Amino acid sequence: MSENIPMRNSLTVSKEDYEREVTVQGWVQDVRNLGGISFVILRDPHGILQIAVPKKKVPLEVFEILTSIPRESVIGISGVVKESKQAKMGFEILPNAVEVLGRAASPLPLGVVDKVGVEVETRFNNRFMDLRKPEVRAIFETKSLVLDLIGRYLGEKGFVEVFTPKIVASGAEGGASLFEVKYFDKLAYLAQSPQLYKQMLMSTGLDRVYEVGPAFRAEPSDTVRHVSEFISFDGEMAFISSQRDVMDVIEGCMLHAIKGVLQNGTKQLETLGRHIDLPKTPFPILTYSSVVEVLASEGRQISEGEDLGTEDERTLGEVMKSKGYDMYWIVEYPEGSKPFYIMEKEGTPFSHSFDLDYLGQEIASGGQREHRYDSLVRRMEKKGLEISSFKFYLDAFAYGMPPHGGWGLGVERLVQKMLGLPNIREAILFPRDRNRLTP
Ligand code: AMO
Repeated sequence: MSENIPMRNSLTVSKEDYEREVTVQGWVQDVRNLGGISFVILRDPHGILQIAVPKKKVPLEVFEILTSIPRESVIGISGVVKESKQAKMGFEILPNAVEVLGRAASPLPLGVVDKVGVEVETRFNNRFMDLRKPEVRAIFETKSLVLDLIGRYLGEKGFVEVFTPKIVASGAEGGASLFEVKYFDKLAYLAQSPQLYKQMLMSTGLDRVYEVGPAFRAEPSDTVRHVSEFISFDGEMAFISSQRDVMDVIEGCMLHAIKGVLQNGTKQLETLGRHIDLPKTPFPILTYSSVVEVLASEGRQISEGEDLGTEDERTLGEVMKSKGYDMYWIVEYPEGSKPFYIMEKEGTPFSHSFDLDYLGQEIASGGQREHRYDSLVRRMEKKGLEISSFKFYLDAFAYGMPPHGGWGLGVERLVQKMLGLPNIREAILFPRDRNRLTP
């Protein structure tokens, strides 16, 4: 291709280019051979372009290549932009030269534009091809936008972004979901969350931190909201007066993220055919006990102290939606159902904890932490933890630890609910679960 011909794409070809020669590159989405004339639909990352290939008006070699090129091959075309009333975009390109940059094998493992339903497993087995669909890519563009919005919001609130180890010596979220790693001659684990480290930082003067990073859980359950590897958006704040301080930050952050997607993600929402409501504020605060009552009145019995299951969360989501609420808090969980680092509510069986639910699904949990060394050790013993495995963590509490609290939010659960995706895996490029380790 000549270097003097300007490179354009489906976004940048305009009326100004009529009768001018341009170069475009992309995937061959479709070839329609109508005898004397063929049309190639060329897809690039931004949209599609029509290439008209009339046998009599293009070089023979160009005609032969373009009429026989397998779908999804990558090609470059140099040609003249011609106004065309018949073409969808109002113009088409008449090619002078073609270069095959990446020939596609056939048959394709998966159609990019075919409307035929494809098994979700086939899609994930061939994710590189699945991701060529604009509606699949739009999910990841939105996810990236959400993370950008979240980071900016917290930066403005004085939070410092941190990165804590993902190869760790002890887990914080229960032994059952730990992945073991052979670490030289020792046994290590993949981090289930940054919990221990973000709390240790609270003793340092880095008093508002957040982290966006992978979290690993050996989840045996095969559900639409659990995976083995997800992106956890964690925050921790020192010198709080109650968990309310933490909840206020998350509430502000969620609103900022959703407003930002509504403003700057319109193209993606359109591609996905998704309408998002801005959650009504303030997010209502429900106590765990009141949720148990609401669920009982809906015919779902939970024994006191038990965590909510998928169906319970869904039922509660329907009740809250009927009252106009998309996001809501559940506070005061029984301390027995919460991890050791959560502070007990003195004189009650409850805890200083919260969950944030979005359209019938938990997306975040957190609370005020037990920062008093002796009480923390007592609580760890009560939970049956081996204190010696947590020495490195406890040390940070022994020499002056301020009151603090924080949260962990599943980024893919947020995106799943925001975009109305049926399965959390749709919000992960290459999902990991019990049955999937490739691609
Ligand atoms: P928790 O274990 O509730 O809390 O996790 C926090 C959030 O992470 C998401 N999540 C998951 N997403 C996908 N697949 C999974 N297997 C999975 N497990 C959890 C959920 C959940 O709300 N350390 C605490 C947080 C804190 O107190 O700061 C924690 O990890 O959205």
